[in-house]
Amino acid sequence: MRVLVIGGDGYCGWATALHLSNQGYEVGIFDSLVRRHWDGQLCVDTLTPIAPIQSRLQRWKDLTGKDIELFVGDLNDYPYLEKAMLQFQPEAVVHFGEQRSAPFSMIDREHAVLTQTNNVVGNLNLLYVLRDHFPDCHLVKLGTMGEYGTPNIDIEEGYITIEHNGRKDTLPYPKQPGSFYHLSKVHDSHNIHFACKIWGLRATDLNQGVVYGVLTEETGMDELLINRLDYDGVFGTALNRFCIQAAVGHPLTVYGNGSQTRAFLDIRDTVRCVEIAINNPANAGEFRVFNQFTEMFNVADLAMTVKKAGNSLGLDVEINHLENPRVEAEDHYFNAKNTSLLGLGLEPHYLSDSLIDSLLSFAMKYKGRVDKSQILPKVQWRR
Ligand code: NAD
Ligand code: USQ
Repeated sequence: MRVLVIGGDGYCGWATALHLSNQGYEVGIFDSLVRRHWDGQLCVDTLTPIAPIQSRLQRWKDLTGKDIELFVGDLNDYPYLEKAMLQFQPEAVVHFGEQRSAPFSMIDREHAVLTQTNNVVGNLNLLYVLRDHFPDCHLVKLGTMGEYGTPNIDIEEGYITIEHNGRKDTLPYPKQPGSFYHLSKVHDSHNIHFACKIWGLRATDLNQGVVYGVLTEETGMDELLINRLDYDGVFGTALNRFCIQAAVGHPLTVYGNGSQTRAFLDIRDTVRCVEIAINNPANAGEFRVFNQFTEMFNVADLAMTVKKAGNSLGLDVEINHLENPRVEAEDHYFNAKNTSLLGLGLEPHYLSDSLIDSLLSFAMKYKGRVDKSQILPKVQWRR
């Protein structure tokens, strides 16, 4: 099967592109490389030294004999997107190609507008190419668990059946996102749902939790294939940040009291979930939603887990509770369903088994590259 991975130079996309290529799919990568540019603008860098995309792909070819076609372009450049898709002729498109940081989207008006324009318009362009040229192609779109927010009831997979004044309907699950970035994903979901309804497109929205880890079978094959691992206050995510903080002796940055709970998964499960979605396509006209995560943790418990693992490696790990820079509930109910992907065969990796191998050992190996001035959060939601 021919699969185009949009955002294939990024954290989830790179690991997924290599995994699919290794499994025998014909893979193409479409990426504007804008993420590398944003890192440069913010003066931040990944912990791990990532090679230019062309060198990465050449190394992959030398190692495995497998070719991954590269399209360097922007989803917002419609003529280029259309041309690339016509050249590649995808049977499935995996769409990771968005601005994905909540803090980045909350820096100021310009970053909120950039995030929503980049994400919503890019996704809309993709929907139009699919309508005009590939109506049967399966769109696998990366959404986020953060679309739901933290409601005081169980979170279902995309839809909820409601009885109201004696009538019953199954409706999209209510969305209460917590940043302009998370809102962009909600807008995408609505646009895809509508496109499936009116044009008969087939799509799967993968509402993914926070991803952790850096090692997959393929990215571990050679140092030139290494994946990015963000630790800065803008692009770094909770658990990855905690491990790198532990490695360099920086107190772990728990925001607020730390009882906010999120859904998490190992990057090795990200790549597998995408493969499962591709192998089990949505029906024509169907907008299907899977919640893509394996475990739920609150951030204070995560910090404690990292502290214990760090101690076992001889690290002296302190935990610090910072004033929360975000506007978010801390003490809240959180119970989300994730049975669809498990039902289709996902065999989860659990944090307790992978924290040291897939995270802490990398953090310790590359700790010399850490710029400690980039660790504390600088973006505030309130102003
Ligand atoms: P990333 O920033 O590492 O990668 C995104 C890639 O998309 C980058 O290589 C970037 O250059 C590319 N890109 C962005 N805008 C583009 C455009 N307009 N045209 C072409 N390419 C573009 O992000 P990631 O962590 O790999 O996240 C990938 C997707 O998964 C995002 O949609 C994100 O919302 C979702 N997601 C990520 C996480 C996580 O924890 N990392 C969790 C849930 C969902
Ligand atoms: N947090 C801390 N300390 C930190 C960093 C974060 O306590 O140093 C807390 C945050 O306040 C938040 C939680 O940890 O309550 C998660 O924050 P995060 O930065 O790990 O993740 P988030 O901003 O939600 O975004 C990340 C990805 C995004 C994806 C999302 C999945 O960047 O692309 O959509 O995770 S989810 O959280 O399920 O929405």
